[in-house]
Amino acid sequence: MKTFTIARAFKAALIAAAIGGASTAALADIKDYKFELVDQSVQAGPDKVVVVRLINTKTSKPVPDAVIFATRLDMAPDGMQEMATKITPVPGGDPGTYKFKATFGMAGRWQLSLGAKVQGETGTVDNKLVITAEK
Ligand SMILES: [Cu+2]
Repeated sequence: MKTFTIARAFKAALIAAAIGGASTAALADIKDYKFELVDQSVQAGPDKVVVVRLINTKTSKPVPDAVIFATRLDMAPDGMQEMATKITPVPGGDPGTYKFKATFGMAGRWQLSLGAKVQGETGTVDNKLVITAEK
């Protein structure tokens, strides 16, 4: 009888794990995350700060502690993809927001390419945002 009880308990645990795993996969997906600009424009010039927010589109909540691993800032939206500028992460900001510093050497539209890893999710978030540098 003891063996029977253990077997039942084990089976119940397996079912619980299967259900738990399935519901987690259904609730969260890497495609449910996206970056958005806190401000759509900056002033052209050196050392301007750009703030982006990473949000879970299903919950509309900001996502803290993501690892941002790929960034590029160039003028592709204005046909100048070769005109790229260095972009440097800056610490601080509210949880779920990520700050960068860059020199916008020209007024116009700049494309910020961002990649991120989100804790507990497989895959990567890949987004391109367009910021307007104003004179
Ligand atoms: Cu340019």
